[in-house]
Amino acid sequence: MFVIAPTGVYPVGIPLEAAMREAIAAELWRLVRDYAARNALEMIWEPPLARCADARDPLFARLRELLVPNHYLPEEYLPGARSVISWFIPFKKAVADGNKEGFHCSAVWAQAYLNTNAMAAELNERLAEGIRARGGRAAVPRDAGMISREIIYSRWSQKHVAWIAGHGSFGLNNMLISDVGCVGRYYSIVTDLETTADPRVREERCLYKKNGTCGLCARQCPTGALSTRGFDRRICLEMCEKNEAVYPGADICGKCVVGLPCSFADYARAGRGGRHGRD
Ligand code: B12
Ligand code: SF4
Ligand code: SF4
Repeated sequence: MFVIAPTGVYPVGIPLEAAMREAIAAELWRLVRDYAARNALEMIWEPPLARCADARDPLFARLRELLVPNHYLPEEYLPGARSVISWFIPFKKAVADGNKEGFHCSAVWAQAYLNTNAMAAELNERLAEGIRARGGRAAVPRDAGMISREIIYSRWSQKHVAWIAGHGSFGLNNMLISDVGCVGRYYSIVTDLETTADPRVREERCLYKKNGTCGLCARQCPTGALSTRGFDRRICLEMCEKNEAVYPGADICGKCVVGLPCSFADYARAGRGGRHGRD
């Protein structure tokens, strides 16, 4: 049985943990469509995916060694945290395809970035209300932007959180390749509700990492910031700032994300990273 609460659609009478992932994804999709309609926005999004991590997973502490020493722990956002819900919102293929040509990113790509970030803030608030309505506590990670122009990292790396939550594997382009590809954005929310953690994706989804082929993302990079030899985040940031000069607020680029074999794909199919590819 399902009830429609003011803040969401959640199954009643069965454990939250079993149904949470699907219910949250469905609720996010409803909220996305509602947001687009209320703000007269074109529907540039595909249905979101939601995954859960155990907030006490030791990998969160490992991010302090792998990324930045002051990377947040879920517990710091919410004392008593038990779960981290990580969600991915894919863009429609046309949004990505429109960003293939040219040195600068497309106007639609820039607008998609701005609109998605604005929408995500509201969606996370709605999710938090839904969690509170179920008797739980929730915190939306603050301070998740780039630390500074000098320290081009975040203290809450959404793609690493998404990796821990079992969304996908990393590509040569540094993107986390989800079950439906890498074109889209990740967000998250911390809660003290108990959930069943999703298994991590073990399968290598990037062809370069898998067998040394492809490398298209690097060839498409207009600056050389991304190559098979590595990634220069400063050169990439400078390119993103060139775009921001054209599209205020949008320090992005994304030529290494679009028109690729990993941009849009069905990795969830059994044998290609579905259940067989998870640990
Ligand atoms: C700072 C930042 C930037 C900086 C630095 C980029 C970077 N790669 O870190 C700049 C401004 C340059 C930038 C550019 C872009 N960004 Co940016 N950025 C961020 C931000 C705020 C923090 C990222 C961070 O801390 N990274 C940590 C570093 C260490 O990651 P990394 O350099 O990529 O290296 C890691 C991976 O390669 C990974 N890895 C590789 N293999 C493996 C294997 C294993 C097992 C593990 C554990 C890890 C791993 O580990 C490396 C280090 O540990 C996040 C939002 C957030 N709060 O998380 C968005 C974010 C990473 N950006 C995003 C995007 C889409 C972009 C752009 C495409 C711009 C655009 N929208 O057009 C480009 C892509 C550049 C690139 N090829 O990497 C998305 C990625 C979505 C996805 N599908 O993964 C994010 C997550 C934003 C979001 N909310 O969705 N970004
Ligand atoms: S374009 Fe090819 S090399 Fe680059 S991340 Fe995707 S699969 Fe890997
Ligand atoms: S975002 Fe642009 S500059 Fe940065 S690595 Fe990708 S293609 Fe290169």
